Amino acid sequence: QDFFKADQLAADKDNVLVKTEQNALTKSFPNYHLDNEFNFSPIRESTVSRAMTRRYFADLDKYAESDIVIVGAGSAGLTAAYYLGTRRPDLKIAIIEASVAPGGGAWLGGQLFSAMVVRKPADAFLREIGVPYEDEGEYVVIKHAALFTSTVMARALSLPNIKLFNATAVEDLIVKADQDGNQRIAGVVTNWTLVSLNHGLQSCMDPNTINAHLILSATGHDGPFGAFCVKRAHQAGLVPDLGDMRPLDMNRSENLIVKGTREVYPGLVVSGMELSELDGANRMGPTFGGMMFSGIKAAQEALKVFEE
Ligand code: AHZ
Repeated sequence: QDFFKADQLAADKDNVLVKTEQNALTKSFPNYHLDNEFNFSPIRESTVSRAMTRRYFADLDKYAESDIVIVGAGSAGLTAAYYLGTRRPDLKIAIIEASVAPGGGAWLGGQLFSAMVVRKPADAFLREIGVPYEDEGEYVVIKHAALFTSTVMARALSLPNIKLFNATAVEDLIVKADQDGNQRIAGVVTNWTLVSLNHGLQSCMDPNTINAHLILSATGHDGPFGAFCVKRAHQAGLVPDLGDMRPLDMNRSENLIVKGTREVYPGLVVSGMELSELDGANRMGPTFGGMMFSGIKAAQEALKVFEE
């Protein structure tokens, strides 16, 4: 309850900093009695094991057929997840993230610096999710990138229609004919990331699958895992030659990435820096409004597919 109250207060543009601080001051806190009489409630070890595994396997079962699979939980993927999850609570959305820690490259603002710069008008999204910032005119500054990343993650993961499978890599795409005989992306092939990284060491480690109506890929720019879906789609002859990410130009790149966010092949919407590999867009470096708005545009493009 308090979570959402804070959210509403923070959405008030003019008082964004003052009111969130006041909310913290007026909150009532429980008393914690941690003296020598203190004991946790008893538990059996197998109960802990079952509490985790029952839910995990129930989720694997539930999300084996998903409406949308989001690949990559960086700033673009998490923003898309939050937007889709709030606007369409009827859709079942799985997020597949290769790393143990979701968040991608958005835990720091740039180099090893904390503050995160967001160009206007993406400040509107910060107000929606309740992230305080300093207004610098053309841009705003969040005091720590981790405040944005942890907030958008908490907002998305607390939604009942979203499940994050982290430490899990997308290894391939499912491509097949739809009911009209047209080829489309129809799901993803997954594996534990630790398994994906060790295919060369074992003879047989077959993957798992998720069927979905739409894949929203936000795997970032090229790297050990990055730009995965566009690279695989290119190998499979589904998209034309890759453009390769161009050098840094903040003014060009953020606009290009947002405008270029689209369904690149039936059933595959691409968002964030993965697009720069496909379109040969410039990188933007340490400014994050383009990732947020690309996530929102990708979610809007995905919803169009559901409305068709
Ligand atoms: O682990 C990856 C990261 O968390 C994840 N990922 C990549 N390949 C995957 C796969 N299966 C599952 N095959 C996979 N997950 O995708 C996430 C990408 O996050 P990101 O922060 O790298 O991408 P983004 O597009 O959301 O944000 C990019 C922000 C920028 S701009 C920039 C520059 O211009 O230099 N650098 C960064 C990091």
